Amino acid sequence: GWWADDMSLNVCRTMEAEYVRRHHRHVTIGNQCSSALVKHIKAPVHLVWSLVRRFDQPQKYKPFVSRCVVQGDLEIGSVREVNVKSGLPATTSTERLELLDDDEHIFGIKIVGGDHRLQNYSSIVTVHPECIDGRSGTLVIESFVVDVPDGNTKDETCFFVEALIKCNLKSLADVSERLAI
Ligand code: A9S
Repeated sequence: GWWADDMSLNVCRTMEAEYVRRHHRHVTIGNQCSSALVKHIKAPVHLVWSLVRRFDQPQKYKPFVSRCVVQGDLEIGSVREVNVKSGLPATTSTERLELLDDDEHIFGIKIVGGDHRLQNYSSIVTVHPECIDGRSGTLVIESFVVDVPDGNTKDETCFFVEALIKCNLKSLADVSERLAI
């Protein structure tokens, strides 16, 4: 009934806030912007995590990535060279694996190079099991922090990055839900 739905909605919101507080607090220094986005996916957490954790193959779900080559294995500190599709304000991004926790389902990267304008960009993705319409679903939270480029405002920078992450999360949901059928 409404009471149970209302309670579960409040519980979900409380859980989300707790996850963000625990895993997604970025310290911003100087002129940086930081934000967190949430996506509810109708697929089990092990399936979604199997896509998120593949540092060597972001193109499994990221729509802007055309190619990715990794130096080394999937250890912390590995570096990947990402090529992105045409039409974007960049062609390459060099990224370092910072966090990969298969127990807590925490994935973190830092962008260390590339011909784009996102300086000191780092992001964290966590995935959490949740129940959606009585079925096993996944709550994905992605947060980032990045320098505000000269000539841009904090709002413009946040809007730009959030739009890209929303596309990535939408695609992660589409790929996961297709695999979960
Ligand atoms: O890929 C991500 O996880 C997130 C972002 C914001 C990536 C952005 C991007 O790859 C472009 C899509 C090319 C946009 C980089 C590194 C810089 C851009 O300007």
